[in-house]
Amino acid sequence: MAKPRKTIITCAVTGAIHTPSMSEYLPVSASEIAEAAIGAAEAGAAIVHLHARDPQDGRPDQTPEAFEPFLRVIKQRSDCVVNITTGGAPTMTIQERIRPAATWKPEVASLNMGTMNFGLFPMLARFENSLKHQWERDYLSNRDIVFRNTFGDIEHILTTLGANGTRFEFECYDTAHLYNLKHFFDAGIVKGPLFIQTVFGLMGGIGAHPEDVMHMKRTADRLFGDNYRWSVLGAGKNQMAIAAMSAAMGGHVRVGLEDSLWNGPGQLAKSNAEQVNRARQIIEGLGLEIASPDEAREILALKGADQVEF
Ligand code: KMH
Ligand code: ZN
Repeated sequence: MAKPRKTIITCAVTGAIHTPSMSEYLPVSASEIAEAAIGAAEAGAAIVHLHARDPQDGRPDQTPEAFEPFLRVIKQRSDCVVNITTGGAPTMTIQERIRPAATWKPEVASLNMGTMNFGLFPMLARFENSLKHQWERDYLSNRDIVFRNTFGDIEHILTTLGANGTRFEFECYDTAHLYNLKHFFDAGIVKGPLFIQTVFGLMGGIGAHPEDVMHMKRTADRLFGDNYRWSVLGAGKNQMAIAAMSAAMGGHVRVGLEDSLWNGPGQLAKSNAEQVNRARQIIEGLGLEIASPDEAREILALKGADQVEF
């Protein structure tokens, strides 16, 4: 892992893990998502990772039309790097999941590096009494979710979006996902610097112990050497501790309400910007500097904001 001069904060604004009844602060409508993303960028996020939701009931919506209104507003009001999800929700097909990034050709798209179990059901007991929509209950109680990301799926996304100059946030939830990425790297299908987002603490993936973090870093160092840039995402209560570990070791960090609703024990984060501020304090407290959007573009070799279709 090359040592970065600046630390990139990615903010994942809203997403498929949490549902709207869990926090009144989770952005749902296009205008809420736009404001949250712009607020996160103003607080110091160089990259915003985006999902869309149906404004009626907050369920994940992976139609390109659902993304358009907030993509346009964000581009008008911020120079942050836009990263569009290809994960969507684990209950969607790959064809549905790829459409927004294929249509809007962002600088970055997420790419999930292996098929896995996805267990959201532990949250059901905690939030059972506050769920407002039947879809939330069905989604959270599902013990049979397979988040499909086969070698064929991954190659399809890489070649389809790669042809547009989109680069990737490679989401690696376990050691095997790093080896899967190594296959594509050795085949010349992906080129460095790879932006590897190691994900900790999601049920179905690796845990959130410091040894887990070190294991993923050591493995990525061994497989990719200087050809990758390391970032971390800790789910739920692990978010800031894992961000601090990464920052202290020269890695980048991802925060945001997609990955954690919290701003301390029992205290809901009132905005994405609150979490970005907290991550920024950690980074600056270590004597490091956060990367601007243009510095993130340079670190990750991105095509530039003028090359997108929104
Ligand atoms: N919330 C992350 C753990 C994606 O959008 O591609 C999963 C994620 C997937 O961000
Ligand atoms: Zn996501």
